[in-house]
Amino acid sequence: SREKVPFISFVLGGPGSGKGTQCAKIAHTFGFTHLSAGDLLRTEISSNSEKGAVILETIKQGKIVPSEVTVDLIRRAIESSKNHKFLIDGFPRSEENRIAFEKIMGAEPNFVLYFDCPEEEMVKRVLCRNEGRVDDNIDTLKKRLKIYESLNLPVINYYLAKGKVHKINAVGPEEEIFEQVHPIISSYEG
Ligand code: UP5
Ligand code: MG
Repeated sequence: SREKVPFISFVLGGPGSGKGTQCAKIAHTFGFTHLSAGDLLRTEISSNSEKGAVILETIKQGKIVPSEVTVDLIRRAIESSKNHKFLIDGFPRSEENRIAFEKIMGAEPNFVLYFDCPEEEMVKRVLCRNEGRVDDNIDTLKKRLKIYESLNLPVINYYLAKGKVHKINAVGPEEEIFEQVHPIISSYEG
């Protein structure tokens, strides 16, 4: 039983644009709960469920996991939290994802953060990262970038047209990027 309607920010941007890095800072500074859709899916893979095997294959191919799977994981995380402020990182990745979320949750995000990063910078960051992610290789990354452009950018454009997007220049030191993010989040506080 929830006392408050959740306050939700979608955090969007391409692979390696710095969504996770900045979400950690926002969560720490402003008390949001950080829900990375990718992390929720990777946790499901680790659970060795039948669903996990399908998710693993999808992620290896850089494709988008069926909306009902991802929305269900996000919904459960929101509903089991005592917090009411959420960053949903890396979701929705397609118009289909967006529509499924809005239908199942009966809510739109309060605002959207969009980390705008040139492709060559994203490639450099992802290929330098060394966390053993099955999708951090050049072949999968090329597919992720294609899917980002064809399916995720339309979602960003949808929310741009609604005036909900805060676009951030994602190139530069992490701390300087957070200096752009901080006043945006502050403007929604209190
Ligand atoms: N880094 C961060 N900031 C930096 C800076 N300012 N300067 C230099 N380096 C910086 O950062 C990436 C790397 O860059 C790190 O090494 C970091 O230290 C460094 P990070 O903050 O991790 O970027 P992020 O945008 O979070 O990159 P990530 O790779 O996580 O983004 P993706 O959107 O590709 O990955 P995600 O985990 O969201 O999704 C993975 C896959 O899951 C998808 O491809 C898809 O197959 C599946 N998925 C779905 O199907 N549905 C979903 O809803 C979500 C995911
Ligand atoms: Mg991430």
